[in-house]
Formats: sequence, C-alpha cells, structure tokens
Amino acid sequence: MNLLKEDYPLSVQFDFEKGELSTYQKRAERKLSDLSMMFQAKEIVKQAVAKDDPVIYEIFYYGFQTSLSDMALGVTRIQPGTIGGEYYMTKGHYHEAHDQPEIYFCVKGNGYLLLETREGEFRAEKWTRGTISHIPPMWAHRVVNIGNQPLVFVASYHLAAGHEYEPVIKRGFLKRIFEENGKAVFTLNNQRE
Ligand code: PAN
Ligand code: ZN
Repeated sequence: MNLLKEDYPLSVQFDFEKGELSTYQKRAERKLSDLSMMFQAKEIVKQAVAKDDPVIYEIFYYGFQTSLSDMALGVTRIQPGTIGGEYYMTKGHYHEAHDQPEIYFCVKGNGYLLLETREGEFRAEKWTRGTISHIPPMWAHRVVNIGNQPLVFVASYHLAAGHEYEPVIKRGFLKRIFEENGKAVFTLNNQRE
C-alpha cells in the first residue's frame, strides 16, 4: 500500500483540567437561542435569550481522514445550569446514516444520556466521571448535565454518520429532567405532537 501523508498515525491531547482538546480543528458554541425549541419553558427561554443568551455548551472537533477511512472526535463541555428548572443539555440528534453507532465517554461531571428510537423506546443512562456508553444506530441521543460543574464527554463517530436534528426539534425526547430541591426529577414531556 502506498501511504499518503494522511494515512500515518496521529495523536491529539485531551486537557483534563480544562476539559477540552488541546488540538482541535473547529470549536462551536451552542447558545440558549440555538436551543430555544428544546426547553419546556418557552417564555422564560425567550426572556433569557433577550437578556444575555448564555452559552449552554461548546464542542471541540478533530477529524481523522485517511485515504480509506474517516473518524471524528468531538469533545462537548456542557455548562451547569437550568432554565425554567430544566437542566442544560445538548440538542440531541439521530444519525442520518442508519448504520452508524457512536461511543460517548464521560470524563467530567454528572448527568444522563437520554436515548430514544423513532418507535418510542426510551433509555436514560446514568453518567458519572468514567462512564462509557455505546449508542447503537437508530437511537437519538442527548446529554443532560445535572451537576454543579461542567459535564465533559468525548464522542467518537464516523463523519459519514451525519446529524439529523429535525425530529428532535419537533418531538423532543420522551422525558425531561428538572431540578427540584437540588435533585434531578424526570417528567414526561407533555409537548409531544
Ligand atoms: C456529538 C454531538 C455533540 C453536540 O459530537 O454532536 O455532543 O450535541 P448535538 O449535536 O446534539 O448538538 C455527536 O453525537 N456526534 O455524532
Ligand atoms: Zn451523534
């Protein structure tokens, strides 16, 4: 095999203190305004967006593309906090490609990984530092930070997976997580179509 420059091994460094990749190709921010449809308390969201539109999470990306393969790393750092009592979370998505799984590795913080199929199967995986979850193909996935510090996780997936957000924007997940007297409480999402 004739190796090209991109076919050689490559390592990147994760900074545990900061909870981010030291080397990344792209960084993205998701503010409350990017998630306005995701939270239950739409009126409170509107006010908070107008006031200071806080950053809910950031993503640091690194893509490994060789002449035969593609692999991506995404490090997500979700801030602690609630809006209308509902914990900060990622938007959540399905993969466009129906045969694409993913690995999530929680490296900092506490929370839940919510998973759901289009047929309505639902799972909530409890996360503490060190939990590694396999997300099978066809399961939508969202992470919720229920702690009082940032929740950081590393995602490993193929770029070919693609992201589909529309169904989650429309239907949300079966359950939401609210803070009640310092505890995480699950409630049924009553805004489903
Ligand atoms: C992750 C997510 C990342 C942000 O890299 O894209 O955590 O979450 P949302 O994409 O739901 O906003 C991943 O699952 N990639 O496939
Ligand atoms: Zn994904």
